[in-house]
Amino acid sequence: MDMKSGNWSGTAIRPVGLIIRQKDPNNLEMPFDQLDEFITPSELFYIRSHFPTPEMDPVAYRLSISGAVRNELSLSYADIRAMPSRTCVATLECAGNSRVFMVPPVPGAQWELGAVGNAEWTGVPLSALLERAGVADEVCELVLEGADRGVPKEEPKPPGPISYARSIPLARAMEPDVLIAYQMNGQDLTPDHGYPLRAIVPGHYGMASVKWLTDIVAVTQPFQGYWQTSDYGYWDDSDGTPVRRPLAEMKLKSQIARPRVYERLQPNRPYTIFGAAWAADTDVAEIWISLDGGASWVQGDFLDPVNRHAWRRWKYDWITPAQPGRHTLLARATGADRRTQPDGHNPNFGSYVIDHPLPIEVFVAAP
Ligand SMILES: Nc1nc2c(c(=O)[nH]1)N[C@H]1C(S)=C(S)[C@@H](COP(=O)(O)O)O[C@H]1N2
Ligand SMILES: [Mo]
Repeated sequence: MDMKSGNWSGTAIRPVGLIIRQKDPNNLEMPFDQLDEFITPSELFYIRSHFPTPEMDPVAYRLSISGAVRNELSLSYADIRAMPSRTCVATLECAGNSRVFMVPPVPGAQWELGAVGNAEWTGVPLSALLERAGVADEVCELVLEGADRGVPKEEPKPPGPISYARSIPLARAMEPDVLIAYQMNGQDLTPDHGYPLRAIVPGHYGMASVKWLTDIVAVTQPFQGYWQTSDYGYWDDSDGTPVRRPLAEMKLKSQIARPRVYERLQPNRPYTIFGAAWAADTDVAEIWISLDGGASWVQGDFLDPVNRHAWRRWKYDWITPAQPGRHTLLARATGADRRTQPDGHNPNFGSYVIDHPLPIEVFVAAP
């Protein structure tokens, strides 16, 4: 690998592979130190599934649009593929990404840095389907439901099996880049990534991008399903009394891909620190790196321009310390709205939204 540009070079087959966090259902993360191109190769894109991947027959498959609509629709996979398509690049991050950095530890899949990826998605804008269905004036949200079912893990939970379902506000659903997607990086979705159809909700944590999508229901009251309240919820205390609300927009975040945790570095040598930063409500505007555990910060450079829903890779050309021993590196992004990542984890988010600068400890070898 050419560390200067952060690119894999030459003709060798690039090593790809995922780390198992859970075998069945599939929960696999990208080894984030393999970050390279702007687009995450599909084989390196994390997989987060609550239940086993359902068997989907593309011929029998129907996408139903029902609820408070003027014309209920039942569309085949071929119907969707025949409609005008749109392609957009979007970063998906699992709301539990980086959970392994929490002290003390919290329950849930112990993601390190790799439950995030940036892919090119192709499909039909959800808004085009909603226009055909004719959404009633009173509709506030769209519930997106997948074909997978099972008994969830976290309490409080319903006694029997349920399907995976999440809602998004109507205004979000009408955004042109919210897709009913059938392709990822120019190829049909793989079974683990939601074949034949999935939602892509750019800007929201990954949980909103419902895979194996079978039902879209227009509702006139906020949806209170399990994945909206028990799981993927947080305590909003902005009005004094904490109330439970569904997680939604991804927070501004940056991660160091290289060096990796506990990497051994040669003293007094050029080393390009490399990573990525993303946001939802704002654009990533600046990247700051600390080489001394947060005592001081230097500015890094972006490798990618601003692209609304996509991450920006960044780098910082460092000369490793002459002094051997342990060093803690941190990255902290600033948004176009001038906000930066918080100093620590906000406990209102429980085991989710780990958006503070994550310490990457490295060792400088003796000369
Ligand atoms: N039907 C269904 N959709 C789902 C999930 C699921 O378990 N079932 N997991 C969600 C979560 S938590 C995330 S982070 C993303 C992950 O998408 P990926 O597996 O394609 O990376 O899918 C979301 N969509
Ligand atoms: Mo997730």
